[in-house]
Amino acid sequence: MKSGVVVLAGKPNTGKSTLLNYILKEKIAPVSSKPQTTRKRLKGIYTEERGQIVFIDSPGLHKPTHILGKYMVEEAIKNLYDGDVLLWIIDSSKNLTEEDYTIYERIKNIKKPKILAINKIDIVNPKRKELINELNNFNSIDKMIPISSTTGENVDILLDEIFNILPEGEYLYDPDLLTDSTEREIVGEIIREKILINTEEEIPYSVAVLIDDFKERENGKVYIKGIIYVEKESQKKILIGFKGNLIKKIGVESRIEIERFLGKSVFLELWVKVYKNWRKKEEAIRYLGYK
Ligand SMILES: Nc1nc2c(ncn2[C@@H]2O[C@H](COP(=O)(O)OP(=O)(O)O)[C@@H](O)[C@H]2O)c(=O)[nH]1
Ligand SMILES: [Mg+2]
Repeated sequence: MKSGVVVLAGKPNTGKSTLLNYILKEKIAPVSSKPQTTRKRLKGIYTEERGQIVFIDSPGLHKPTHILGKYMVEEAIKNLYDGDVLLWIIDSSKNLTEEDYTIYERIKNIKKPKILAINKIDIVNPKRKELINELNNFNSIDKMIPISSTTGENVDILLDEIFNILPEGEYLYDPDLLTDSTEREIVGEIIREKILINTEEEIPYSVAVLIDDFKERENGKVYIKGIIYVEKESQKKILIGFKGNLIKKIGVESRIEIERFLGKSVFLELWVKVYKNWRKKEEAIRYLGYK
């Protein structure tokens, strides 16, 4: 049997969390088209006949503009040095940017097998010439595999490749586990994802969700109270929406997904509160569980 740790690397929005959810066949990682959807390091545990792969999905490597961003990037960089295999993911539907090159510079000398997953081939021709030519520059990459995290194309080939590289070993985690995150953490991320999907501009970045209460009632229903923190009064107003319409929509979408995840019926209560400039405050970042 084989086992080991695969660290996902890549700039925001290249599809790291989507790939993890696809492989696990369960949505444990939040996904949206907004950068920085992933704020915390998350482990996804994949077990099958050949063995066990522990994936580490971390916040994307980007240029930080505030203290929270700085912690996220530091965490992502630290993660690069962990694990047995580095899996770098790029978005083939877009041109490579300076951020992709910065990531290559960071990983090229790390002494570990490196796989490049060229993602989103469902929306682009993988033979796109310019991209192929550019990828030839990345000569410390051991293997390049074009994939689609949404359709799953070539994900089996990627898994074959990872199992080929991994060392012989026993399970690192209980094979029934999909993640080491708690139900509370995942529920908080589901709510944050629904906010990200339903809001624009600075709101997605200014939001943090704290699960304040999580208990199973005698009737079998799970009662969950989530507090949504924003940085300004004006953001609170936008998030609540006209006659409370937006927060209601977010509540309904979150509840449906939480019920599917927990396999139980849920009563979800959401509160929006202002925590002034929390992303710039060390104690706030800690309180909200980001450090
Ligand atoms: N068409 C297409 N879209 C994808 C693919 N993988 C991810 N996406 C989309 O890209 C966006 C970012 O995905 P996400 O997994 O959150 O990226 P992350 O920031 O790297 O974790 C989301 O809107 C996804 O639905 C893919 O293979 N094909
Ligand atoms: Mg992500």
